[in-house]
Amino acid sequence: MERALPMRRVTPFSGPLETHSTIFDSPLVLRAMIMNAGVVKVRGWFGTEEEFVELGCRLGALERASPKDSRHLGRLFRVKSRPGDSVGVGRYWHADGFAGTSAPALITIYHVVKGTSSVSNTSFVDGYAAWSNLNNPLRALICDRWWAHASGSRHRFVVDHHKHQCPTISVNLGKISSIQGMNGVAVKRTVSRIATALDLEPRYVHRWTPGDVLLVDNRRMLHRGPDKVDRERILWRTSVIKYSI
Ligand SMILES: O=C(O)CCC(=O)C(=O)O
Ligand SMILES: [Fe+2]
Repeated sequence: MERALPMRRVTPFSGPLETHSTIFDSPLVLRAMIMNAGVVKVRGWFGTEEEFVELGCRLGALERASPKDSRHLGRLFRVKSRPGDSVGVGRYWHADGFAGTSAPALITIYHVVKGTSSVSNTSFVDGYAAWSNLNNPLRALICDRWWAHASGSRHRFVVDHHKHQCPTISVNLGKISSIQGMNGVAVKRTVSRIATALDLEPRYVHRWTPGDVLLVDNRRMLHRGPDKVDRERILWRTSVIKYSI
């Protein structure tokens, strides 16, 4: 299927845009920066869990992580990885927030609070570039299909971005339970073909330094956690699901 050309020019992703923590006082400007750059990086931010959630709230309503966690109304995800974990959270290409929703989160915010090291990186690829570079047979295969998330919600593999109208790959490769019109073997093969294609894309690898905060356009960028960690690592995440400004 032919897809329409993008309506607006988008700056190709070539790494995060770095700015200062004073940007948190200007949420509209910050949002525009995230949409333009794909990833915005702020260094030297050291705050509490409450302050981290508060940063997210300035941009909009946040996804609820756990209804049982009353401390932040469950809006902080704490991702713990340990050496020797066989399957870690997010160690596959994905966007966040597909569970039980019609669309993934808008913006995700990450901060590693423990266990920064040379191997504990988070990687990002540009979903626009990944779609336009995808080989033709795989494009044709996934272009008009939906995939089902483990939670049961269905999502299209290729979605036009709400701001740029560019087609982007929209997927969580670790949580696909079925694909429209495919049997189990074909699903596995398709997931692995997409993973290989994304692995071949130029990636931005973020080597965490204490104090780093990354703010990411989750409808454009795909990310994955490290294959392994060499010490216990804790990452905080919060996800904006609706703009309030
Ligand atoms: O551990 C990482 O670097 C990524 C974690 C992740 O994907 C997430 O929290 O959504
Ligand atoms: Fe994630």
